[in-house]
Amino acid sequence: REVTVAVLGASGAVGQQILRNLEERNFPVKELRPLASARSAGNTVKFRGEDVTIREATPEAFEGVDIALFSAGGGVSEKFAPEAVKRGAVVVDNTNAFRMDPEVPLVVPEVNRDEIDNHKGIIANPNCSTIQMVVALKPLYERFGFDRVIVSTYQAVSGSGAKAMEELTEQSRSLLEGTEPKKEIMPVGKLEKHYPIAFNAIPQCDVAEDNGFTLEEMKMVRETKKIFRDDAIGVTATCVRVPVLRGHSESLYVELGKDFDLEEVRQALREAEGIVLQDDIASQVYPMPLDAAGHDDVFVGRVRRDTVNPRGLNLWVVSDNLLKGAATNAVQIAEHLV
Ligand code: 11C
Repeated sequence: REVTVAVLGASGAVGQQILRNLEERNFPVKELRPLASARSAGNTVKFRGEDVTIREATPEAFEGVDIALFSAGGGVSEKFAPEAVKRGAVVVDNTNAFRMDPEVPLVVPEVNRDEIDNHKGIIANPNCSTIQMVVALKPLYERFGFDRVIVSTYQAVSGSGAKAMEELTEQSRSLLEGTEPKKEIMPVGKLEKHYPIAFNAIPQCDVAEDNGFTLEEMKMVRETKKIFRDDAIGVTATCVRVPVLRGHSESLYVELGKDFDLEEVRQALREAEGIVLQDDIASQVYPMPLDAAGHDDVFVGRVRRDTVNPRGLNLWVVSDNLLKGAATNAVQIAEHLV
């Protein structure tokens, strides 16, 4: 069946990828309704070769919508998701607004696709760093079990939006030219202090929580438990912003629940849905964000046993944060809905 699809935040970094994804995956769109704030209304987006005008997001703009894909910030989702649901739409929300709501399924199709059907109008898309990690962990969880993961991330600036991508480019240019770089966004736009991201690494993604972790780190902790439906999984995360435009990388250390053979681990990863294994250090084959950008998969490499704990496993996981980390995951959920 063909459906009417609203994309809220259509002109943003993720919104643009959602449009591309709907097109490339031949999603059965009867009518596309790009929505945004009054500021962007009237501009156009390209869809299937045509210019489609962005409308202002209002409650009425959701009349007749079957599926609404939201990526315009948590506050906007909180305001409009109930309005869209009231009018009969199913909302796939890309923000943090509803993720931990017990009534809202938090879905990565490769891990817990079955939960999509339990929705009551809203389905949440996890945080990008969580998505790629849980896709990589799923075959290990099933085959060997584990209850503890240590992860460090190397996150691209596009996680903070299109403006942050411009900031990295502009800063790189000014630093090379010897002029003063503009610092307005990184690490967190709304905080007081800003640091250059060009030629730097900033150990802060999102605001601080009271326990010394950042919100991004705690999203990885909380969302992983919910997605695996296993409160016993302990995650320790350190999230770092690096001067990469697109593609988050993660170093994972997992203590598996059973003795394992490395080749068996590689085979489980190779066979898993959504994963491409690129693992041959001797030939310098491993995933990197420049290669992963523009692809829907999660790339895994540097598979190796810890030198101290024989059940300890190290992995390097890379994925396009705007695609599998956001747009692709949302469109996969929408595909399941239709
Ligand atoms: C980042 N992970 O890279 C964030 C972006 O909760 O959906 C996505 C924030 C979210 O900064």
